[in-house]
Amino acid sequence: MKLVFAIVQNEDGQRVTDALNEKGFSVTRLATTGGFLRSGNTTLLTGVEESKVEEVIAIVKKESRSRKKTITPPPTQGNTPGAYMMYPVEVTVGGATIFVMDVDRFEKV
Ligand code: 2BA
Repeated sequence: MKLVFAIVQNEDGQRVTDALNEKGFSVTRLATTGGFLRSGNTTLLTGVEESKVEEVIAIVKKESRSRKKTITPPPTQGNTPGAYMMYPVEVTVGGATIFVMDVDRFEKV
C-alpha cells in the first residue's frame, strides 16, 4: 500500500477532493502552510493500493491549477543603499506537489 501526499492550493482543494471521492478514493484534508509564501495551502492524504497510485496522481494533476502569486520579502538589513526597499517577487505555484510513500501497515480498528 502507498500513501499519496498531494499539496494543492486552497482554491483547488475541494475540487480535487470531490474528484477523488467520486472515483471511490478516501481523502484526509490537512490545512497546511507553505514555508516560502507563508500562506495557507491544502495537503491531501490518500491511502491506496500501489496499482491505483497513477490514477490518483492523474486526478490531482487534472484538477489542480497553476497560478502566479506575488510575495513581498521582508526588508533586508545592512548598510547597502536601497537595501531597505522591498521588491515584490512573482512565483508560479502549483498545480500540485506530490509525494508517494510506502505504508508498512494499514489497519482500521
Ligand atoms: P510554498 O513553500 O509557499 O512555495 C510556493 C511557491 O514558491 C512554490 O510553488 C515555488 O514556485 C516558490 N518557491 C518555493 N520555495 C522557493 C525558494 N526557496 N525560492 C524561490 N521560489 C520558491 P510550488 O513549488 O508549486 O510549491 C507549492 C507548495 O508545495 C509550497 O508552498 C510548499 O508548501 C509545498 N512544497 C513544494 N515543494 C516542496 C518540497 N520539496 N517539500 C515540501 N513541501 C513542498
